Amino acid sequence: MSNESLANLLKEERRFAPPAALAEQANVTAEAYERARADRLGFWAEQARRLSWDTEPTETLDWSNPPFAKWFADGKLNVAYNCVDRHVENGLGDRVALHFEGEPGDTRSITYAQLQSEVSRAANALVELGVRPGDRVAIYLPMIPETVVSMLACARIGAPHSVVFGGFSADALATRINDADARVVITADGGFRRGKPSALKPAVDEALTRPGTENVRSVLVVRRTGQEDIAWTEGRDVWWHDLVERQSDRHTPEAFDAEHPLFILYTSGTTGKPKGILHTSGGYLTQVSYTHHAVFDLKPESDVFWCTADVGWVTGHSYIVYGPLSNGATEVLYEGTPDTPHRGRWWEIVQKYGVTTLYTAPTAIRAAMKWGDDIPAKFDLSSLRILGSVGEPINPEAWVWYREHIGANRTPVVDTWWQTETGGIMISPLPGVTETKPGSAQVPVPGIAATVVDDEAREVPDGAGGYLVLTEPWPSMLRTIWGDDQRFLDTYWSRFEGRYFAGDGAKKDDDGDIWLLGRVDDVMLVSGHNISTTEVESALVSHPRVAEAAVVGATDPQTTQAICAFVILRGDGENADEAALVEELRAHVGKQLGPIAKPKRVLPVAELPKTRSGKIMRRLLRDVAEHRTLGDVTTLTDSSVMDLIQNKLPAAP
Ligand code: 6R9
Repeated sequence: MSNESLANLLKEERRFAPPAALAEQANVTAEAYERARADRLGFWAEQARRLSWDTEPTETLDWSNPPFAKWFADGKLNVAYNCVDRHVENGLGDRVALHFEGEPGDTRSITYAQLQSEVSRAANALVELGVRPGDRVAIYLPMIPETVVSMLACARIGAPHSVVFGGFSADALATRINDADARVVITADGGFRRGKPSALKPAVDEALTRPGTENVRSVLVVRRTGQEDIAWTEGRDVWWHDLVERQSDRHTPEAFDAEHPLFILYTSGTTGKPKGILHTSGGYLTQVSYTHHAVFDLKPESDVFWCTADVGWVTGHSYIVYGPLSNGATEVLYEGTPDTPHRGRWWEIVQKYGVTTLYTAPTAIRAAMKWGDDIPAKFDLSSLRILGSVGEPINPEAWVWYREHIGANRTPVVDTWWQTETGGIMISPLPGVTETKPGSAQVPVPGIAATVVDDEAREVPDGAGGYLVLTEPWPSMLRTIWGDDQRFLDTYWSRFEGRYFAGDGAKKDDDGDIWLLGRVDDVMLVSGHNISTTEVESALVSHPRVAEAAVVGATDPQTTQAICAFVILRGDGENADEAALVEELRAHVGKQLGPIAKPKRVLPVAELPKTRSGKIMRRLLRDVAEHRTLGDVTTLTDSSVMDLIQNKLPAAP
């Protein structure tokens, strides 16, 4: 970014107070902020006591070699014991941990006692395969109970897992197996997606022909679809139902150091090889457990929690597996897509299980908006009491729609900002405390310190924009990039001395609340002004005809960059007068944000390129707008959308 800080364009005046009844019963009140401000480390030491330790830690933070943090370093615990066994020991064995809903409609409800047996069997099976503490295990599975069981089994025996999203290609899988030097791969014959079986095992077979994957000695295969004719490598491949089911359902968990590696999770980044983000045990579990309790106000005895993320995304790790299970929650695990077999599937699931807390991504909310208000209206959603959002800045219109049409104008919406690297939620309203503002994540959670700085690392005043930084270490912070400490230093700690650089643009409003404005790489420079893609997109989405928008800056001889907007229109059918609507949309943005933000071009398209976690891939749209060959498309959900978009575009000048 240039010296000009981000222009502060969007004005959003709507406010929503916490419901009185929720505020009165809330797990966390305003007092927590004061407590954490007065003694941040003491506060986290208290939160660590939410867990069961074999050896209680006496040290909280060791920051003697920044930015390499150690949290609770002299403590010992077993993460899986904390997520499973202790609840059974506390008499909660009959509580349902997971309500699994398969895409074809098959279901399984698994209690904590059953989960304990399954995790123990799987742990014994991994031990039989020769997995030792510290060995890495790659997990390449659909969204089925065995995925959760596998992760917990790894945690139980101290073998860091590396979950690779089931939609990734053989290449992507091979790169990750190689980088982590995995010894075992856990996969399935396939999963169900959009009404049909989709194979997984062939990608594993192919990945294991690539150089650098030779150390994989076993492939453990879950039978999920049963329909694929799958290749089998004798001596290497073993069926889950052969190996795991014959194991003892008793396994004694060993205590590991708080800093024992728990998992590696790869984030793609725009260039270079994927970064293996390393998380460890005690600090990570402390923060995901606390934030799940605080941000979702979890009442484990009565709530039904549903995070719709894929387990292959960090959101699935922290808020399907480790956060909710460490808190003894009952949750939903759904295998499929929101529109299979019909566009009301999610709302049907909410009704069926009485979901109280729904945590999803803006992309899903915008899709539901586009499909129409009448669809959720057909279902009984009255069990819902808190709604959450994660993954991208949520446009104020989508936020308000979510609250109104899913939350009956009653439920708080918590917009949670965090990253694979932060491990757990960092910035978010608290549902019983914060008066919410549509589109803003607002305040760091208790115990977390964040601010917005300018190019010279000076904190910006209220009302101004710049870069989001985290100013103090936090328990669930990444410990390094696997095998590459230097890249860890360069990527996150070199831009601003002593502060973690998140890579996101942000602004502070007049109350000092934080608004996230998208990745710094996406910020546009127009006639000397830095303009956020998020704000222009939100202005577009506030027009009744726009369902989704993606905005990029394309090189322009007059203005450095020109704003180019790709929009998905709401409602059915072709627009009679697209040219008139395009003019109307340009004028609408100009009116909402000022003339500087008026897009030079607005292109209606049928789809936008998204990653598997629903993030819009603006760099590909920039390639299109600048008539370049497309960059890496391997992390796209559907690479054919790029052809559709390119066909819409006039030929290069
Ligand atoms: C959890 C997750 C991290 C990036 C992050 C930011 C964006 C996530 C957001 C948000 C605005 C929110 N992001 N949550 N932006 N408001 N509530 O998404 O992790 O996949 O590593 O992505 O996602 O740009 O830097 P990850």
